[in-house]
Amino acid sequence: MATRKKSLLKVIILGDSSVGKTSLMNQYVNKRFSNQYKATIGADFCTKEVVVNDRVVTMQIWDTAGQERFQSLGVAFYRGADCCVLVYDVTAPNSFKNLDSWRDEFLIQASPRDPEHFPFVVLGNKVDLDNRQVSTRRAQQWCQSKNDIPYYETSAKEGINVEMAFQTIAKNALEQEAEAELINDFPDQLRLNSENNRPSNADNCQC
Ligand code: G3D
Ligand code: MG
Repeated sequence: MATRKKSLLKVIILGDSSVGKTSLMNQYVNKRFSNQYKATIGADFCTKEVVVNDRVVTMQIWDTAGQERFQSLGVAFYRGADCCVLVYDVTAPNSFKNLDSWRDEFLIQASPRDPEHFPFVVLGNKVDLDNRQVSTRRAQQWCQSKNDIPYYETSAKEGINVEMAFQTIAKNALEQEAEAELINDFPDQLRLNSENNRPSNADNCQC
């Protein structure tokens, strides 16, 4: 049977409030950082077309609407995620400690087929600030202990490493999707529906 490749990748961004999730998404999709960019209004997503392994894919990046304060994001947020980005703030140690519970929460809510190998990417954000409290080494160790999660230190404000991190996110999401297709061949009906749900205008932000 011919393999039909999914060209829509769902990426969700998790982490404590104020670590810079919305700013990272905004920097990546719109190449903008704004101090006026306030708490996200309404759970929403941005889309961006990216080229990965010579293929054009649409990345759908889901941001929270601030409900992360209550850890109550609802199952629709997690459902069908192809990659989960965990963000902490390098100047806020608690946001780093909470990565464990964000990861656990994701695994419970999304219940991926192969939790051990599900692609996470960790971003230590706000490296432009000089009051860092979490060392690179400590973060790397945590990532290694969780099955070698890729780790990037970013600044949504200065645009540091944001592009590179999202390239890895897209690549790993695509690989996970390819593996899922091998394991589980979805009925055509489902596949058609997911194609139909594809946002028509790429590179736009609805948040
Ligand atoms: P969230 O979506 O995780 O809740 P936001 O976080 O993107 O809303 O960002 C929270 C605050 O951190 C915002 O400041 C934002 O400007 C700031 N911020 C985000 N990323 C960076 C970064 O890389 N460097 C610095 N220096 N600040 C960042 P305000 O003042 O609006 O609350
Ligand atoms: Mg936000």
